[in-house]
Amino acid sequence: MKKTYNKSLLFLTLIVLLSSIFLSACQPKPPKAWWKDVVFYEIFVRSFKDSNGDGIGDFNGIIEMLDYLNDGDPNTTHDLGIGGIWLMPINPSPSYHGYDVSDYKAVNPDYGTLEDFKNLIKECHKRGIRVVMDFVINHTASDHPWFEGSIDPESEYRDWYVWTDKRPDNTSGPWGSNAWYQKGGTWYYAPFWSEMPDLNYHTPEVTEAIYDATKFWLDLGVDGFRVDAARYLYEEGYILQDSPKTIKWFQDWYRYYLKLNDRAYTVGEVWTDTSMIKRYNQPTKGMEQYFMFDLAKDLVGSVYSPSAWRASGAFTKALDAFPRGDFASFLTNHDQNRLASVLDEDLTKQKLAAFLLLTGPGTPYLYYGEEIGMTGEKPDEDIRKPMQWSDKNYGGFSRTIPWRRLNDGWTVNNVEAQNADPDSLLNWYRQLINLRNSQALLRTGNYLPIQSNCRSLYVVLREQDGQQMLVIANLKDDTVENCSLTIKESTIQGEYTAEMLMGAPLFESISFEENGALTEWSIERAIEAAETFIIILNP
Ligand SMILES: [Ca+2]
Ligand SMILES: [Ca+2]
Ligand SMILES: [Ca+2]
Repeated sequence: MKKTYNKSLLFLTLIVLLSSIFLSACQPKPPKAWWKDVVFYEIFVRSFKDSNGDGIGDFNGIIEMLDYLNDGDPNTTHDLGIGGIWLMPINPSPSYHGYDVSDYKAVNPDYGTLEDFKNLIKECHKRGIRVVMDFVINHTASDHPWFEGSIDPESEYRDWYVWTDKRPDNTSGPWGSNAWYQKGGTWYYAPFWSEMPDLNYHTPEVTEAIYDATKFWLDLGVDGFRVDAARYLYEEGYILQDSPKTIKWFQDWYRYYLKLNDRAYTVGEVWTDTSMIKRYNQPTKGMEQYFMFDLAKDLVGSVYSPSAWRASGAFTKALDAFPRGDFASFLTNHDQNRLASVLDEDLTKQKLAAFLLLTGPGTPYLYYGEEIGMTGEKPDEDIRKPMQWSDKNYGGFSRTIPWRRLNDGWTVNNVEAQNADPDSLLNWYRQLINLRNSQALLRTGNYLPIQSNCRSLYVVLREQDGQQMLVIANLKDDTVENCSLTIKESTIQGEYTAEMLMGAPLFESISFEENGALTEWSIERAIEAAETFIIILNP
């Protein structure tokens, strides 16, 4: 009897052990095209949260603050409701920003260990947050062993970089500044900076090495990559950007990484106009999404000098190039002056810009600190300052002097202070993101701009699967009156009653004509300065 008992206990232990191994090895797969349903948050690790008191933000610091981004419970709304983070470069690098990598298969020791990073991924996934890392593959750091090796003309790494024996006739790079530097009587190509030499993609071993790094991080559990400086991979004669080989490279890479992980995501920094970006998906997809720089400029601009048509026109243009909203939308990023500074620290304007971004199509990205109106103007270090968490020492960022001084005014403007104020920018962002998370129409609904005689009145019909809503904002800091709505045709007809999801009641019902048109349909009441509405239309 005793023996049998022991046997069954052993068997039970084995089952428990095996199933726990099985469970940890097989985290549930994320849903297909998960990126279409999330709001991303861009983090500069050095500046987000320092956990060990060296004045430098780190992986464990991010873990400490994950509940701020998303507590993993969709029923609570005190968190931001973020579904993905983009980590600016985490590889070893000689620079503070990391946009020059010294080792593609390691993490920056300033930020922690590889184990810490794995733990960060695990903690993110627990909360339904996907992790996307910056992938800086056009160039390396000048202290990368590949480059150090390549300085010797006899080295096996010589052709991994772009060397030439005599001074090139034209030394300009893609944007006109000097791109060639001399070493040992020969010249190498480095359009970004002498210490950021370009890899030579004409050498197949370079692609192999980058494929290898791709696999390394996907195997480790990252959910995808943000590709830095993607336009500049290949130089083909005088073509230094968007060259056919560059575009082809990404299309091959796309197929490669999907074979490794069919739920992985990529988003490209192809910093140019939308019509050029579109070519990266022709004839086949190069990356899952691209950042829409034109859109960002227009959204911010349409709030700065109120123009509803500029805002809706910008979304329409992005949708023309990337139907179904397969693009990454944003207001500003780590390379641009911060939104609060661009908008003269005007709280109302920041709220309107956030409203446009978070009720529009695309996958929205926030830049850390944007949600509390952190200010910052170039140089770059000043748009990448430590996060302002509280009025405690060093803004709650660190217990020692941070790597860079905090913004003036952090004692007044910080997360803790804005938590306490129901009308704060932070609570506005929370409300908008949680609404977006709960309303599929805001994320993926068709987008039909409605014209108004009131130039500052942004009105859009979002519809999909027999459901519809109106998204409305007065972009002006002034009341507008006698506004009417006009659309030539749409997909909905007849009378709908208004159910307010956000904002004070505007009208009880609205009637669309037979072809779905509205002809100078008048809104009876005046609309206050910067008033916003999200209205579900019930048949
Ligand atoms: Ca630290
Ligand atoms: Ca929550
Ligand atoms: Ca290049």
